[in-house]
Amino acid sequence: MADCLFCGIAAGVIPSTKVYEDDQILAFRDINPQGPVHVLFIPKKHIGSALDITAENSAVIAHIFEVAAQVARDEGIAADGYRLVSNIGEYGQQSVHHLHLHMIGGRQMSWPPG
Ligand code: DGP
Repeated sequence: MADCLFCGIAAGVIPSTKVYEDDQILAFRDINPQGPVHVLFIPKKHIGSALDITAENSAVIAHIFEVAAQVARDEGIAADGYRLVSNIGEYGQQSVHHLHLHMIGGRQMSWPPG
């Protein structure tokens, strides 16, 4: 999608520190990490947010969660636990309108979130 930051990262036009890549998804380090580990998982094909998940495009979401489990093991945060979160819209404080799953780990989390 034109003028989409994460489409640019997915295409390799905008540089990122890649953690995992295949034909469907990309995982890369967040530019403003909120913990010792902060990885973003995105579908390469543009989906605006979790509100736009349908029966036609939902398979990639399962794939992201499957890969995220392996990345958590590889990053050394699986045993202690970590957080997966996807922000949606204004109240959810979504700032990049291309669906992404945050993986934040390596420190104790609190709940509820701010
Ligand atoms: P959200 O607020 O949920 O839409 O999260 C967007 C995240 O994207 C935020 O944690 C910062 C990250 N981010 C924004 N621009 C860039 C960038 O150019 N490169 C990388 N690696 N991360 C970015």
